[in-house]
Amino acid sequence: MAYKDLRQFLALLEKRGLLVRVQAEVDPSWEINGITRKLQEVAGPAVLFDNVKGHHVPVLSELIGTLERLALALGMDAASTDRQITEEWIKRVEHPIPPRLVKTGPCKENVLTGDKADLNAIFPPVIWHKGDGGPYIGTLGLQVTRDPETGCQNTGIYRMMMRTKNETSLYMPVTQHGGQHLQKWARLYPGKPMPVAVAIGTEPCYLLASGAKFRHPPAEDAYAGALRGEPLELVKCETCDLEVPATSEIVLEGEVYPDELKPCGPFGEYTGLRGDVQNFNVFHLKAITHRNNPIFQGTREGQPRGKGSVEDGFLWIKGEEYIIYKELMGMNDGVVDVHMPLWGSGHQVNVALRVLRPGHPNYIAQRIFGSPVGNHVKNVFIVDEGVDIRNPGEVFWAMANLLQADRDVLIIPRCPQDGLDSSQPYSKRFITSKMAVDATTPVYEYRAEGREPPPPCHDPDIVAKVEARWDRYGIKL
Ligand SMILES: Cc1cc2nc3c(=O)[nH]c(=O)nc-3n(C[C@H](O)[C@H](O)[C@H](O)COP(=O)(O)O)c2cc1C
Ligand SMILES: [Mn+2]
Repeated sequence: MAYKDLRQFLALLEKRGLLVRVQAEVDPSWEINGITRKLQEVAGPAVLFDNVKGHHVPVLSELIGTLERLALALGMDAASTDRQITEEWIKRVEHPIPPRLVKTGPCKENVLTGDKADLNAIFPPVIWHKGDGGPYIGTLGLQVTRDPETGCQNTGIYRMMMRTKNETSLYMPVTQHGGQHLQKWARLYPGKPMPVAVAIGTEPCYLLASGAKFRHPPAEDAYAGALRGEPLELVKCETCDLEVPATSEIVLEGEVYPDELKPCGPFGEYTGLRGDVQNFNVFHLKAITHRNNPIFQGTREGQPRGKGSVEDGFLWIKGEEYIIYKELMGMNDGVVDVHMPLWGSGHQVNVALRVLRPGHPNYIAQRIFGSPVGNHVKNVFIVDEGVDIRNPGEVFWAMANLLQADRDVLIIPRCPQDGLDSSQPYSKRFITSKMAVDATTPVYEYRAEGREPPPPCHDPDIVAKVEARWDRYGIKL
């Protein structure tokens, strides 16, 4: 069963006790920040702030903030494991379901163009982190663009900071599909602005598809159809030919000039660090359409602490894990598991490999760097089959015991990277060195000397024998 809109999914979460409504008045300049951060620290519920000081629009956050809510968004059993969700995702997106274009929909209940289109009227000025350069109205803005060469739409999540009532910054770099559309547009239509639409508050599968990586065509809307098992309904924008989900809470329509850059930031990044001001694209608003009583959905980007959890990782880091998991497992070439830990900020991939030939780990690493996740992934760690790559302690064990740095660390200089990786100062961003660490057993080196490498000595056969006789030892476990 597919959710028809965000509201239907919220009702389900509320029924299960996975959504809290805060009726007390909260100050958007600091209180939403503090409450969402606190909820992240305990992997708490989604939250809807009904009473935002000085504004009539409610704010929704942490919608997909836990594995349980991710499973429910996909209509899966709430107790599904991380790996079950990955496998199910891969199965579903094998068969994209094209969207259906409809004449109108709830997102057209209010149409505001020209001077009437005022961002202040729709967006409570939420400061998501202390020190942010302004209210970020797009943390979960889903930006729709069209490839000027193929005609295929794309949807990605690219941040927007409010600058004036009809202008925002937009971080849509060339490492992303939206940025690549802008680059093509600049070549084909020099000096002209490219249309961009932004959907906010959609049914959950479109949100998930927007955060994830795909090969195109088709567009994210068809992958969202695959995830929900039914075609998504889209409507045409008022001012351009882009198509957005009909049940979106809010839609912004506007345009971006390829050469226009203005300061954006500071901002609390997905890395858990506060990035400084950088020059990014600018979005010029032309129209707002919205549902009656719209909901503003956003998220406090950052890093989890302890057993905590942060929504943005569930949306985009897992969204990269799905595509690389599928590509590597689908090779049938020794890969037995692939994992991108959420704390790895999308910069890290762990692989468990049955090593089948000399050089095999480096071959796998290069497949990752050359894949759709290659613009973000910086460090790859490869360990033997049997090492649990979802357990950092086991990966570190392999590195401590099987690694020779001069033999096993592959460094590839001058590769592309997202501009927000804080491992380098601002002037050096967008280009990076990549590293692959081969912490598998050096089996071929041992064999060259006529010996086998030391095998594991966990003695499972002996343990099984004593387990069968456990009663007689008098040891309570
Ligand atoms: C909350 C959130 C904020 C994000 N902000 C940005 C951003 O500002 N710029 C960016 O390039 N990617 C950002 N991303 C990641 C992209 O949405 C993600 O990489 C997606 O796959 C991009 O779409 P595309 O693959 O169609 O380019 C963000 C993701 C989330 C979940
Ligand atoms: Mn895309």
